[in-house]
Amino acid sequence: MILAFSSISKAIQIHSKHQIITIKHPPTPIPPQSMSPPTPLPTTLHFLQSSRSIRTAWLLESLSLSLSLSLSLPTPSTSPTAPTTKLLPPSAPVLRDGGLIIYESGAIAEFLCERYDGEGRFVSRVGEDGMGEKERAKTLMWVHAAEVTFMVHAFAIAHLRMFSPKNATGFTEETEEGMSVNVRKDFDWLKSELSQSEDAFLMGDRVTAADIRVHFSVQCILIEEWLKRCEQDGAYQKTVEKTGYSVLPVTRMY
Ligand SMILES: N[C@@H](CCC(=O)N[C@@H](CS)C(=O)NCC(=O)O)C(=O)O
Repeated sequence: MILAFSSISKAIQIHSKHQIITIKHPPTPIPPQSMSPPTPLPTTLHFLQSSRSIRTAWLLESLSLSLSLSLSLPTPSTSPTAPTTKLLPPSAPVLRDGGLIIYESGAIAEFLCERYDGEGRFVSRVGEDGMGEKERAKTLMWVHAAEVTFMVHAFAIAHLRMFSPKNATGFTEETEEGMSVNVRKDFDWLKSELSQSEDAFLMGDRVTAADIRVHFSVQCILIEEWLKRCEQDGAYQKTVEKTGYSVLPVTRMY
């Protein structure tokens, strides 16, 4: 069942399965040299509540792709309140674009920008004169650091907290203290990058794929000024309204 966005709050209350975002009228994709011609089949996003799926939904919204929602899975299976329904495919987000099915939020971000971000607003495009190469490389660095640096370090601790026996003492705290070293280093890096310029966002004065990717990783752990700026982004606010997205308190650590 496909539901209009106006019905989404109701949908989230009614259903306890996957949430699927469908682009009702797929825009004309940019014809890339290396890809097969665009297909008119609908594009859908498997959206898991309180998860990395927010990154993909926010990027889709930023790219002005028109969305509607069906079904919902309110929380990840790691949440104590999660329904027993198993995700199939086993993790979210998953994007179906025409005949393609793409896993991994980083790959999805790159795919969407290649296909639909002709102006290179979210990931810079490299001109024939080589202009934009530096910006592109740095944006892609953040796009992937979001998952393979920030999430790897922070989620290990989040899972330790979630799955440690209630009566475990000492071990958990000491282990967590040791594991926090990397998380602190990551945040020192992020803060130093943000403080090196007077720009509001990671790549300058507007939101790019760098912010959209790193935001969720940091949202799980720490709220700071940059997070608040990201959350004032119009496309982010529309995405939250449409998806009913919220982050689980258990994953906020610092
Ligand atoms: N590296 C993957 C991670 C995907 C992943 O682990 N997603 C989690 C939620 S953030 C999930 O779907 N877990 C299944 C579940 O909670 O049922 C990506 O970036 O897409």
